[in-house]
Amino acid sequence: MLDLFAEEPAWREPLADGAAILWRFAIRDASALLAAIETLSAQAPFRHMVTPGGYSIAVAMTNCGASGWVSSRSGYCYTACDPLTGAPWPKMPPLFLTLAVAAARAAGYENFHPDACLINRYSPGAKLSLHQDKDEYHFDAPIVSVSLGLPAIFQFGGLRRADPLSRHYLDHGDVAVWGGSSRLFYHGIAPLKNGHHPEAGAWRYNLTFRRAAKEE
Ligand code: MD3
Ligand code: FE
Repeated sequence: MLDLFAEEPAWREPLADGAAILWRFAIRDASALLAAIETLSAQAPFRHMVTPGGYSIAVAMTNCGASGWVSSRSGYCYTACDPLTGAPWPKMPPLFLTLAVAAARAAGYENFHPDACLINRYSPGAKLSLHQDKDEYHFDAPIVSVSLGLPAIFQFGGLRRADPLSRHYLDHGDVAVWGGSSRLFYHGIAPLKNGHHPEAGAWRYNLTFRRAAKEE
């Protein structure tokens, strides 16, 4: 990886090897991203998926792109079609793709080709328990995360569940990029606080761009 972290601009904060937060990187696109989420979720509705253990996930989810992440009693996987409608997941809007590729590049990752965008929607009280993202075919590709709406506290650990956590505030327009040796680090989102965001209302949205399938 190119050593872009040798001299840090104020908008980029390294968190771990291969991981950085790009403060407000998506701020100019935020309104358009929220509008696109509206359109996408009219085609592929937000839903509360069920874990293999039978628990409903507090975060509502949908996807766009060639692959979409799904959880059910049968396990976690990426699918080409939305199990709710039977139709292919909506195409990834060009704005999403351009932003994800630019953010990856700004964090030192050239040639990021995401085929999946998981869209998470949090209401106050919702949390995402500590987990690893390991359902993707490639772990050498990074993950790009875009936060919109209400702020959240992001918990970032290590390769083992019991590793100590650091906490980082992610606000509207913030982008985070994870790859290299931090790609499989445990992470989660603390319960969302009540609030009202001028553009997103009482919600937090998070887009995660991933390289899920072997090839397109
Ligand atoms: C660190 N989403 O969808 S994004 C997820 O804000 C997920 O909704 C959170 O975790 C959210 O799987 C956190 C930041 C993130 C995403 C993937 C990572 C951090 C990561 C993978 C490895 C290490
Ligand atoms: Fe995750």
